[in-house]
Amino acid sequence: MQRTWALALLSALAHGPLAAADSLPRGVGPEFAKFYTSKSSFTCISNPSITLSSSQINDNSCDCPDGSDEPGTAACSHIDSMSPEQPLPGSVTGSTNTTNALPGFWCANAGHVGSYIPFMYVNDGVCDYELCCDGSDEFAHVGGVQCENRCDEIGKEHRRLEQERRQARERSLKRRRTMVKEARELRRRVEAKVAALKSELEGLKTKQADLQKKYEEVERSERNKVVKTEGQGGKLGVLVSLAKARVSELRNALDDVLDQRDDLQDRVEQLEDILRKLKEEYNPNFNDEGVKAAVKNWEDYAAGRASEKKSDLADADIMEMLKEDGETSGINWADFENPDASDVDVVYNWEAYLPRPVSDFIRDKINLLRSWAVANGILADNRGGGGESRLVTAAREALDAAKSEFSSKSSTLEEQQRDLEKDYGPDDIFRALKGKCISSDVGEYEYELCWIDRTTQKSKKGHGNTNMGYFVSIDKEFADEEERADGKSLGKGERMVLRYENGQGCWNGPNRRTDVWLVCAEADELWRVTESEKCVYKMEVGTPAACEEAQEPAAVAKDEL
Ligand code: MAN
Repeated sequence: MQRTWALALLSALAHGPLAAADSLPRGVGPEFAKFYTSKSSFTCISNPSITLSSSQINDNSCDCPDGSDEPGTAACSHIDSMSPEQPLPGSVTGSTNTTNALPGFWCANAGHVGSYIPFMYVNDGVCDYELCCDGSDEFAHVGGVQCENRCDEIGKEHRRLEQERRQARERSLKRRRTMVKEARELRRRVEAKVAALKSELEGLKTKQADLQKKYEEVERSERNKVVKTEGQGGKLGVLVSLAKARVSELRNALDDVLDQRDDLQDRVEQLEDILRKLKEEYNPNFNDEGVKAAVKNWEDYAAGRASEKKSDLADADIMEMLKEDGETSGINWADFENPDASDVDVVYNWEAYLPRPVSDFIRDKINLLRSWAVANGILADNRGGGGESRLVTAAREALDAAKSEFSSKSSTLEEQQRDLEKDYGPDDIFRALKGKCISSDVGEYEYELCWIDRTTQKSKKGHGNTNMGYFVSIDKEFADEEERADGKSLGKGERMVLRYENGQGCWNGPNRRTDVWLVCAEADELWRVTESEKCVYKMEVGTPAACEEAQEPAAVAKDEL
């Protein structure tokens, strides 16, 4: 483990504009050359008070407390080498720390990349080609070991792999640039939608105000009319049925009266016959005063009857009146009972005969009067209840429809505006991935990541899906992981982390959540899923979205051409 760390450190230190000078003592790296220029003496790098003669350099005896007199042997390998955090020796004078002033033995590795190897590997009888491909660390050939220079071969392979990596990276960046364009277009569409919605809403506002006004007008106007009541023909309908019943009663009464009249007429005729006979048959010589007076009265009565004016109302007329509805005469009630015709229509019928200004004027006056009467409790207010006229209903429905359209468009606008303010990452990149999902089989589950949406654990045994969190934010964290051979690892460095929270509750625990760590890669791929602690998941994902243009400006510039 220590060896691995040291190798990584040395490799990191070895990368840079290094050029080994031939005249330098063995094992001195280019950045320490300035300490070894004197031909006669040598001053310990971290202990300037100690000066040695040049011959004491690499004499296999550790004389400087910081080991700087033995850059090319393992004599000071017991002193820990400097850590990456420490500044280069030389910038600090008089330091008394006991770490080695040098990072290790410098292998120039001509044909490949120069690098440091830990002092304890120098002349240990093992060829450490990984760091020292030129074999210079085994110059003493301990135990007869001969380390050939393999830098040509290793350097070539290294350059091939580097080239491959660079090309893969260029492809990833190219893919990312396409995604950025897609994201830009998607944002533009949302912006266009927002602009369109804003202008639509302006129009709808005016429309709604107009419809509100119309509705209030119609409602005020209709409130003052007798309106139809469902199923009964309205108030006029009630009136018609009352009138019909009354007329029927009167007709029956008239019929009865006519019968009584006929009876009485028969009796009058009988009495007249008796009196006529009396007049013809009495004996005037008999000088009966009572009979004489009766005859005289009869003669007067008969004379009156003769000159009596015949009634205008002929029996035929009365018979006509007695006929039932809908016959040749009488009232055709059906005309008033038509269920399709509202009282409003009736009102409009008479209004239609008047010139418009006159009818408007009259209607307004009636309305005012009606409103006044309603306000003063003289007339009932017809606004409540089920008696809304078709005109009011139509006006109200039109207004309601406009209101509902306004409200639905307003919420769409708010939603789109929120979307524009939302963090979609650098260059809005995650807009291009929104709505897309990637998944991976891990053990008994299939895990799914839906970008900017949610993460899901899907049971392959049919136990259903478990929500592992909803997308919340984009964060950054430092990764410190070993490189894997297939390149699918977080590696070391700052990484973008997507936080998904408030997933399904964990039994006896918090809600599930997922941290999605992103690494630059050619394709969107869910590499690994782990449950670091119960119901806390970690996804490692490769995606072009995580590539950073700034890291390789040359490659980017080339690609843009
Ligand atoms: C299920 C899965 C696991 C989780 C347990 C917690 O089995 O969601 O990932 O650890 O529930 O009870």
